[in-house]
Amino acid sequence: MLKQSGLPKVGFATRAIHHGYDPQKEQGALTPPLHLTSTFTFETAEAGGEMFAGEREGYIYSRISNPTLDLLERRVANLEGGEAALANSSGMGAITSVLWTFLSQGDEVIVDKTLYGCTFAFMRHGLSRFGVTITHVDMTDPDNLVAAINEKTKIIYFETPANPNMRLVDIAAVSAIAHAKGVRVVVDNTYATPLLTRPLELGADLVVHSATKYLGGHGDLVAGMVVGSEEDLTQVRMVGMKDMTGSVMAPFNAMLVTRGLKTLELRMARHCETAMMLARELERHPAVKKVFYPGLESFEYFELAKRQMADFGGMIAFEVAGGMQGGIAMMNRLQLIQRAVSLGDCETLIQHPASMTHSTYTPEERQEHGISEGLIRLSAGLENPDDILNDLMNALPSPNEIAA
Ligand code: 3LM
Repeated sequence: MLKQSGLPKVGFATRAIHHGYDPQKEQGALTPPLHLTSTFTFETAEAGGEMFAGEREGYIYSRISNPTLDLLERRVANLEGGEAALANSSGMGAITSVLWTFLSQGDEVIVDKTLYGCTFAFMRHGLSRFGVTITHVDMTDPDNLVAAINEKTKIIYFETPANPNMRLVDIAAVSAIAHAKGVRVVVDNTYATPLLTRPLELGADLVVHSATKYLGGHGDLVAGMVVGSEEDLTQVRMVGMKDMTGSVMAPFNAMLVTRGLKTLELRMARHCETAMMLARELERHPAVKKVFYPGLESFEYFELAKRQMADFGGMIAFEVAGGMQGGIAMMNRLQLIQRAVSLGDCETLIQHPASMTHSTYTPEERQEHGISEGLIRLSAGLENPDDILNDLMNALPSPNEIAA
């Protein structure tokens, strides 16, 4: 695509801004047009029939494809190093479209221990109702998969870093084990973004995103993406999305995500820098019991993070002295940091997974899956770093309070 527009091999931000769009083909418009249309007219009845039969290229209906979505799909595919991509109405739409495409009754999905709450609910309470077995395996040791994979296993699915406790999984090691047994690997790359980790280059087959988060970047939309091979993506588009979930992205949202991508590299640099600073400050605060951040030397998966991530990301999880009550009280004292779920926005956001994003787990399940009741999750925003830090420090319990 870039060669087509006359550009040599160029960097991430350049591709995020230019890839797949030639203004001269759109009357010179610098910003790509927004195609707000549900359907497309056929020049002749025969032409329409041929498009339905897959014998002729062209747009049919915006649940299948749309030029505004096409551009976003080309860009995200390029940034992730995939052949093709698909734009969905939400991250859950992307995840469910992939899984409905490749699974049948009797199949098994092996998932890591920690998953985003609604992904966990979809697997545990959704797919399992249709005769699909969901098996949790601790993938932080990829060797655990060797014994777990069997003839029923069709998909291995994980997040890295995982929401909310930041566990990291070695994508290359897991992919090598899975491929030796002919199993597809699906990675949720929402936390890392293609700037920090490119799972397809490490051997994964499919990447899913909640584009609601860093890709959109401004907290003004809900969207999802899938990236992978042309062959897999055609199936996800024509089976999982078109016929099973119907979860296509709206053209207006595709325009906003395409706009968000233009500043992804810039925004991520600031998210990462601020998160690193906050993680270090939290770690040395007497009222903080433990900090989970990939860039800290104390982090369990620090070596893997250095190998697998270009930077350490904008998400931090931590535990405050006084457990859950201590954490909740701290959250309620914040003035600048917003109490809200979601992540990857300009605003710094804080939430309590056990009662919010991960309330889809029972308390016993949370314990089994490594999500402590007192865990607090923070998404470092783009405000002035000192202002975020001051708000956090003012909200944390003082040494007197901890003693009391
Ligand atoms: C959240 N997460 O606050 P959408 N994959 C990951 C995610 O974090 C999410 C999805 C998929 C949050 C949303 S909780 C009610 C709010 C790693 C979403 C799903 O369908 O676009 O929300 O993506 O952690």
